This record gives sequence, structure tokens and C-alpha cells, in this order.
Amino acid sequence: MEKIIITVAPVGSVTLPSQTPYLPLKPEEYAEEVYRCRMAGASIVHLHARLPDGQVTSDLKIWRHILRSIRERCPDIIICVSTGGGLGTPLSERIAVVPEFTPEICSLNMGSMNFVIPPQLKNKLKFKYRWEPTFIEGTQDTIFKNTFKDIEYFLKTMYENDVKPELEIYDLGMLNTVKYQYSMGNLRFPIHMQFVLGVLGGVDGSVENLIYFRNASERLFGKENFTWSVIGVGYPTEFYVGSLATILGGHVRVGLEDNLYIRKGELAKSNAELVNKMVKIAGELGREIATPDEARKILGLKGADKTLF
Ligand code: KMH
Ligand code: ZN
Repeated sequence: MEKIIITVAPVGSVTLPSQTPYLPLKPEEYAEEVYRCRMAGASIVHLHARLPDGQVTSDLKIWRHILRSIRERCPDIIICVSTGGGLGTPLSERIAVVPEFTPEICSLNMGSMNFVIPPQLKNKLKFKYRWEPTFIEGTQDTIFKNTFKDIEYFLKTMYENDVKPELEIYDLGMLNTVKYQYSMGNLRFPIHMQFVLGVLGGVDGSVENLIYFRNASERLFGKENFTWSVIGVGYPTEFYVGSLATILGGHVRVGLEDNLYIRKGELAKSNAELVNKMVKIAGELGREIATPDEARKILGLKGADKTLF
């Protein structure tokens, strides 16, 4: 079987500083954390930009600082820049990273949806910052907007800048959207999809759903026309679906963006711990870990020297 690509998503836009003290928030913390994850076996890092108090930002100066700090500390890792932004980030701000930095790969969310943090979480947390409870409430009434017009604009901008889109798939209907966008000539084969299981608003984190996503993709696109990876939100989902993806020949993403726990009731003390656990599981299941350059070949990426940061 092909080597497995482990992506780490160390910060995200939804994990709150009050949920874990281990979120890297300053550019230098990002860089050290990504370095540790690279040493543990991650070959891609998926990023959102945050301010030191944890709020999501689309400020390009902060983005540049984060990207350069990581590049300096960890030159070979593939940097996947999110275009998902944070709750309600305007579209123009979400896409701005693409022409500004022309990354090797960027996320591209394949449909509008609810993206909810259960409100009960408010009763369980002792908040560090005042923006956090407001943020949780905001998810009850905000649509994560990715209309066909938005998707087509994102695809066009990414291809113009030689950026590979990583298609984020939260629901079965989104595969139909992928098929349509391909048939209209807006998407190029081979595509790379990230199946996201367990977001409240998308499909749940069951192994059956992952098998369905994989089978439906083979039927719709043909085996040779796509690569795929999986995100399982929460513990133990991250490792359950990661294990299944390992067996099925897919790739895996782990990290504090999606899951806070290394084992039941025990917070992961760093993203590297999560990477290390996934690397061990993959090794036990007989998959070798891809280096960043091997991952570039598997995904058809242009190389770090062609980015603008
Ligand atoms: N936080 C993940 C569930 C993006 O950044 O564009 C989805 C995600 C999307 O990573
Ligand atoms: Zn993300």
C-alpha cells in the first residue's frame, strides 16, 4: 500500500483556549509545535491564524509572521493554509491568503452548513477570555457559507495561483457538488478530499460513514482520480476513523483543531503526542509514513520554493 500522509492541525478556529492550555497561539509557539510534530512524523501542517488571546484573525501580517516562523524552524513541512477562516469571517478575507502567499495546498469547503459547538459546553468551562462564551453562542445562528458561487470563485483563485485545493467534505451531498464542479470543468483530476466526520452540522463520526464516503467517491470519480484523508472530530473518533483510513489506504489528519484528548479523560499535552499516537497505530497496521517530499509526489504539489512566504 502507498505510504500514509499524516497531517497535523495544531490550532484550528473553533478550539477554545479555555478547553486546553496546550494550544499554540503565538507565531513562535506555532513554529516550535510544528517542529515537534514534524519530528513525530507529520508531513503536512494545516493552519488557521490566531491572535495571542486565541481569537481568529485574517490579518495578512500575522499570517506572514506565522508562515515564515514555521518555514524557518521546519523548512521541509508542507503548509496547508485554511480558507475556512473563523466564525463568520467574510469571504474576501478567507481567500486573501491564496494570492498573497500562493501556498502549496489550501482547504476548500464544499458546501454551506451549520457548524455548531454544543451550547452545553458553556456550563462545563471556566472561561479565560470574554469572547469565548459569545463565540459558542454565535455558532447556534451562523451559517458556514460556501455557496456554489463561493466555491467556484475559490477554485478559480486557487488554480490561478497554482494552489492545490484540499476539498473538505462534511456531508454526502458535498460529493455530488464535487462531481458537478468537475463536470463543469471547474475542478481538475486528480482531486484530494478531506472527509470530515463528527462536526455537529455534518455527518457523525462513525466508521460506516467513512466507508460510505470512500465507496461513493470510487463510484463517482473512479479510484485513480482522487486521494483522500480523514478527520475524526473528538476522542476517540480521531483515532477510530484514522485507524480505518490506514487500513483502507487513505491518509489521516490529527491535532488539537479536531480533538483534545490523547486517551479517555486525558488532555494531549501537545499536538506531537497526537501525531506520535497516529504514527504508532499506522506502523502497527503496516503503513509506512510519507516524508513531506513523498507527500508532495502523492498529492501532486508544486513545492515550497514556489510559494510567496
Ligand atoms: N475544523 C475542521 C473540522 C478549514 O479549515 O477550511 C474543518 C477545517 C476546514 O479544517
Ligand atoms: Zn481548519
